[in-house]
Amino acid sequence: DYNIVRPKGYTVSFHANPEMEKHHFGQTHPMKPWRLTLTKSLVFAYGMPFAMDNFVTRAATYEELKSFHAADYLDYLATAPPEDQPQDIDSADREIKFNLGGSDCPLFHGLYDYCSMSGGTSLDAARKIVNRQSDIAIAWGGGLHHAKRSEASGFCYINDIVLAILQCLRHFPRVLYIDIDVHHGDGVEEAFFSTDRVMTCSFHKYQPDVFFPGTGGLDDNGPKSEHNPGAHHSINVPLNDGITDEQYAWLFESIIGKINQVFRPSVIALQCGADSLAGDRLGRFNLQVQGHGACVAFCKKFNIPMIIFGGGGYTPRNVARAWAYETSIAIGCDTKIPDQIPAHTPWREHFVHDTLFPTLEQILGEPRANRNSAKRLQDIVQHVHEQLRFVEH
Ligand code: ZL4
Ligand code: CA
Ligand code: ZN
Repeated sequence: DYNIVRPKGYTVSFHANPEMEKHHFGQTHPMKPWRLTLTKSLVFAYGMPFAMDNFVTRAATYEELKSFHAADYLDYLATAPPEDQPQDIDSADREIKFNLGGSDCPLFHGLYDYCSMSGGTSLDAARKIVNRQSDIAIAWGGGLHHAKRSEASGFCYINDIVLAILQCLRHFPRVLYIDIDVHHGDGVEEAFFSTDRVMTCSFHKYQPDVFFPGTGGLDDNGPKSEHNPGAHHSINVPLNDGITDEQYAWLFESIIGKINQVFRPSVIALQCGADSLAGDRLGRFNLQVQGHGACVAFCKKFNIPMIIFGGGGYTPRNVARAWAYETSIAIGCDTKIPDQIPAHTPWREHFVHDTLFPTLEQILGEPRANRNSAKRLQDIVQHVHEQLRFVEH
């Protein structure tokens, strides 16, 4: 028997702006904002809004965006004319300013609105956390971890995560940033390189010169200098193709459990990029919806205020499955959620298998070869534990 009820003793808030979902990066670009519509369709079909406070978010203001981004970058972002023809080649003769207008970060119609809405969604979520009006705030439209102060990168233009963390730092001493997107969370890491009030920890596929962005090696732990309090506060977990749910859960719990002990965060900011799932168009891992969600469940058990962001995710049906399941974990109805996708779900035909938890065989046919040895994973955990000896709070 499945009945959605509001969780007792805590509040979950859900932040989204339907206008954001109507934007297009271009016909064949992997980033499809429409995946947010598909996610909400599942969240609604399962009745989850009854158990949350639901907000239609506003766009972030120019002043808010300026708390991290440079004015000349924002001005160009707001005024650069959209390109009608999507750029298929990054031609050498075309001038590219701030990395805007290439094939990864195209200039599309309504770009500034799209960016400020994503930023506004994460800022609204952060505001609910600092006002103690919610315990878990969900912003699936955020999570754009590659954007720099004056540069677009990897489908990301505005770093909504940095904006949200800065908001939290005005009210809380320490923020732990965790990133389970298949790509390295370089923009967030770099933004907080020189402070010991934010610890960042990214799990990602690591293969320089082959896999984007090429940073995030095991030894990249923040600039080491006597005068940098941020040294040892960047943790990176570089992985190879094909990691499984079991391996990932072991790594995640060994590392995040230890970080929680030594760093004692006052807030957790969790980026849940769904491109780490098996069958993702850009991904390389063998994670299932259950394994991805287990990370959210593990963080929830700490009972620390938490913001949950979206991020990557390029096979929309799998993104929607993971983020709907993770919404159910936040509410606490995950153990009762039916595997069968409700008959009345809009766009139900997109879920090729009518289940929330398709098997690896259903998703992939043949699972991807696993290139992560047990020995290598143990070495990673040992290295991270040694790094954490330098950290005390
Ligand atoms: C595409 O089909 O590795 C962009 C990008 C556009 C449409 C048609 C153009 C075809 C894959 C990717 C040419 C595309 C050439 N279209 C793209 C070094 C690269 C230079 C650009 O999940 N080419 C750059 C970025 C990564 C690179 C990943 C992940 C974001 C996040 C958070 C960002 N960039 C090589 C690629 C396509 C495209 C098909 C593409 N781009 C795949 N990987 C990249 O972490 C949201
Ligand atoms: Ca990551
Ligand atoms: Zn990604």
